[in-house]
Amino acid sequence: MKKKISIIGVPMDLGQRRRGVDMGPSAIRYANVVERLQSLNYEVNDIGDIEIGRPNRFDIIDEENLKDLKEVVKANQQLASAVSDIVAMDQFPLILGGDHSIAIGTLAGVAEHHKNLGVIWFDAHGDLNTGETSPSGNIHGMSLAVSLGIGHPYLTGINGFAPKIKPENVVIIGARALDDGEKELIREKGIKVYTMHEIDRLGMTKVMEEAMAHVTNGTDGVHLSLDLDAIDPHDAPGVGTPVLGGTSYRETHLAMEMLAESGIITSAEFVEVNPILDDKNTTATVAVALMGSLFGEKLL
Ligand code: Z70
Ligand code: MN
Ligand code: MN
Ligand code: MN
Repeated sequence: MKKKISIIGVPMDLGQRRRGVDMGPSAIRYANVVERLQSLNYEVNDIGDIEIGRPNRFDIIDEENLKDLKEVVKANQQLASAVSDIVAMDQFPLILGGDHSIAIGTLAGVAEHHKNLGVIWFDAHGDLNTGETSPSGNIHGMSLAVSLGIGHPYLTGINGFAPKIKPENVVIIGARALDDGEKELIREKGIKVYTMHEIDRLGMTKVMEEAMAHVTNGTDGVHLSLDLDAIDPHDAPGVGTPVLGGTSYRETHLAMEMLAESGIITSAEFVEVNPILDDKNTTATVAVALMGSLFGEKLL
């Protein structure tokens, strides 16, 4: 892992309808992310937050089932530039969310430098909807599809090229709430998915071994996109869309420790932390603990 980390906060809450996830970056900073990583001997540079526009609620245009499309596009374009600059400086980009729509910008920035990027997507959801298939119109449920080049051209076209990633380089881990259109897309594109069923059957060790082999096959970097709702709501309650039956605190730490041992991760984002829905900043604290493991913290 690179020894210099640059942190960007993205106080984005327009990709879904629960307010409060815009405070995610603050909550994660309050949980001492910078100090935690410094204690592991990284040089940490917190470059602050991307500015998020406030849509005028009197002229919401939502004809295409894409809520707050304009503001989501604008913020993600800015995020993409900031992330790209960090990679160009040979530093590790660590992005703090904010709802999961910000993966669109993160991946757009990283993919400028990694033409065959692998992606590990921890999530209860697939985030593989489009305006046509989405039951909600929430763009945070579309960010993986958009990155694969599927969706509204304003979104897929961010940073001027599409797709950002290829379906064969992606693995989803922790899925347990997939919409019909998402299931269809998974089959059509042959995307590798470890649902909770496979995690229970094989165990996290085997799942991670297979997943890491999958995303390193022919790739030139691996991005980790971790939606805190992948984790069971008993362990991470502060998320907008809690779904029972998720990965445990322990399993998720094991996954991060295995990623640390492998050294394959070249960029990461931790998203959907909502301190308003949380219990004493537990979820941000979990996120920072997971980052500790990802960046090499050991128990002994
Ligand atoms: C649903 C949708 C979603 C995160 C919820 C939910 C998507 N599939 N993503 N929470 N992070 O509305 O598209
Ligand atoms: Mn808000
Ligand atoms: Mn998600
Ligand atoms: Mn999710």
